[in-house]
Amino acid sequence: METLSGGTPSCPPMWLMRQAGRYLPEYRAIRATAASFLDFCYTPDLASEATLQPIRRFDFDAAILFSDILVVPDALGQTVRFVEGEGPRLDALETREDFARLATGIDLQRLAPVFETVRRVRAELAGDKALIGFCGAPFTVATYMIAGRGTPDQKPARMFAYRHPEAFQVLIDRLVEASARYLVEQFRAGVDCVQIFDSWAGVLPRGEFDRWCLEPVEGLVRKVRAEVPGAPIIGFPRGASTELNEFAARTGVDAVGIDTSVDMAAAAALVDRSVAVQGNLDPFALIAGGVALDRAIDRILEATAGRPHIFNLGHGILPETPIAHVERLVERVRRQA
Ligand code: 1CP
Repeated sequence: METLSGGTPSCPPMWLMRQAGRYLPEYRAIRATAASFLDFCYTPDLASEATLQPIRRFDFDAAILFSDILVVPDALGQTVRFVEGEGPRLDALETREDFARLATGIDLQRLAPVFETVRRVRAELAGDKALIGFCGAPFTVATYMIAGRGTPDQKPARMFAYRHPEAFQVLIDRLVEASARYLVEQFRAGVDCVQIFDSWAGVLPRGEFDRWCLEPVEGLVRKVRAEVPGAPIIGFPRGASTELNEFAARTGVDAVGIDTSVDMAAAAALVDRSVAVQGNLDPFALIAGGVALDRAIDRILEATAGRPHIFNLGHGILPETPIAHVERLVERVRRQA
């Protein structure tokens, strides 16, 4: 939390995107007890345990709420399910009737188990550990709502935005409002900060990036802070490359997540020093381990020395990551203190 307000502790705080998940045997064990992935997310006993597992094992400085960005479409009345080994499947929004069926406001009651998870985790987590809440950015969530699944290039949503910009704007505005209410409720339940995942921002050409990434995230941050003054927020506009500093300046986030496509030294120079940078170890380097991993870690630490930095990956940890490599990472980052 100190780093998010511009501090530079001797050793950077660290957590890993997707730190709870399939690379952990203890996660696989409890995941097998739930009928579906959404059931898992909506069972506070299981979700709070999954949130805490990586902290117990690796002593990371922050826990991230175990949930998914697609609980927001679920709470807007769209059918969401997760197919084992394939990923999310939603009833794609294609016709006017599909859009008309969507609720205008988010059903926070449906998400009550998520807020209960936050309360339980906050009660169990040590006071010096941060609890991070999250949501998907409006554009990223919209890509799944329109395509009905993950796609390599987000073509369905991008084509929809070109062909029907007014209808797409209505959907984005609805997601800004819904996500703001969802994040505010997470703060009220006890999260210390939140991360906004714009995982697909990088596919947007400049003009589209302004309209569908910068504007909605700016609106979301403003709405959250209208209810939770000074709410600490991390933005992760994956693929935003040269637009990183503008993203930070325009949206007012306290930290900006850096993906693996940007060299951390360039990012550290580009992003205003009042904004923390987060990232950006290559998840493949963490799988590789050894000297390749050590070099990649040191390069990031050198690039960020003396400026606010949260150590993290450049994208989510992959299921085949050896646990011993995560232990080596923690040890090496902490050794620098
Ligand atoms: O148990 C399982 O095997 C299901 C796999 C899984 C997990 C562990 C999914 C399905 N979601 C999650 C948890 C999750 N998702 C977290 C938990 C907290 C943590 O970080 O430990 C978070 C923060 C997310 C966020 C998320 N979900 C994003 C944004 C981050 C990113 O990776 O870019 C996205 C795009 C999703 C959608 C989603 N959910 C699940 C999958 C497999 C996907 C990607 C689908 C695709 O694009 O193909």
